[in-house]
Amino acid sequence: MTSTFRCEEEFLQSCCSGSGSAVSLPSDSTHNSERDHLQTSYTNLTKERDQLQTSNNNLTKERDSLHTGVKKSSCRAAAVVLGLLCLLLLTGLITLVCLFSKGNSERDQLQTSYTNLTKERDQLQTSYTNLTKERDQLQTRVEYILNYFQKIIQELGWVYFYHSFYYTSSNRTSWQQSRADCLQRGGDLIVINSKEEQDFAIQFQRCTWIGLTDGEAEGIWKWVDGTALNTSYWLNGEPNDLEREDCAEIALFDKETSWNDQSCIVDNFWICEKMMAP
Ligand SMILES: [Ca+2]
Ligand SMILES: [Ca+2]
Ligand SMILES: [Ca+2]
Repeated sequence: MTSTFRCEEEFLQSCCSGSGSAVSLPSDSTHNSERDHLQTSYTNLTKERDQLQTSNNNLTKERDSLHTGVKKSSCRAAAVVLGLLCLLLLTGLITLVCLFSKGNSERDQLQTSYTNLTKERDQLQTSYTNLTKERDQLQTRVEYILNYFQKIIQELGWVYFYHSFYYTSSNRTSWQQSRADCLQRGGDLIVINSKEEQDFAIQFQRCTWIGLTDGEAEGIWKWVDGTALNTSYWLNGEPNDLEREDCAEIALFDKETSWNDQSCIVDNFWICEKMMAP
């Protein structure tokens, strides 16, 4: 405003001191009107500035508020995430503890079972060892008793072979008398059931009666225990029933086929058999 007034005064001075011609000056009312107008504009600008300043302050506050809110939200979100992570960590830790405890429990059970099995195995091993000792002792005792009785029966004229005892006579007599002697001794004339028994019988190298006869029915040979003849060891051409031969004897000793049918009244040695068990 001051510069404006200065320009107006300079303008007035230049006009008066110049050509001296007459110039028309603005009136005071016009000048006041412009000044009022300027004053009003200035006031309005001031108000607008103040409003802008207020708005700026408000925006600044809102920004700060929002910034604070954002910070709070970020902190809250971070706290939530951190809480979730802690929860997951705690859950995992609890799971690990449970698994570890369960593993320890199963391990302890297995250890207990293993210990019990080891004890049972040791007990069984001890029992087995004791039973083995008892078995060996019994075996030794049985062998001793068998040897003892074998000596006794040998003194009585008996020998043991494959579950039977055998007696061979030292004199000769008929088939019937031979059988009567065997029965009186608790046995009977030998019944040859196997090749081994046949081989055993011929080793005595004597003509001996055996417990085989066809006296009940000619040609139908039976053993004295009532069983039929299945496997036989007849000499070639025997039995021939020459002169009513109804009793069997061992006639040869150097070959497996050694039997002959003979008259029962002929005197022969004989072999008795007594089985250990029927
Ligand atoms: Ca026999
Ligand atoms: Ca005959
Ligand atoms: Ca004959």
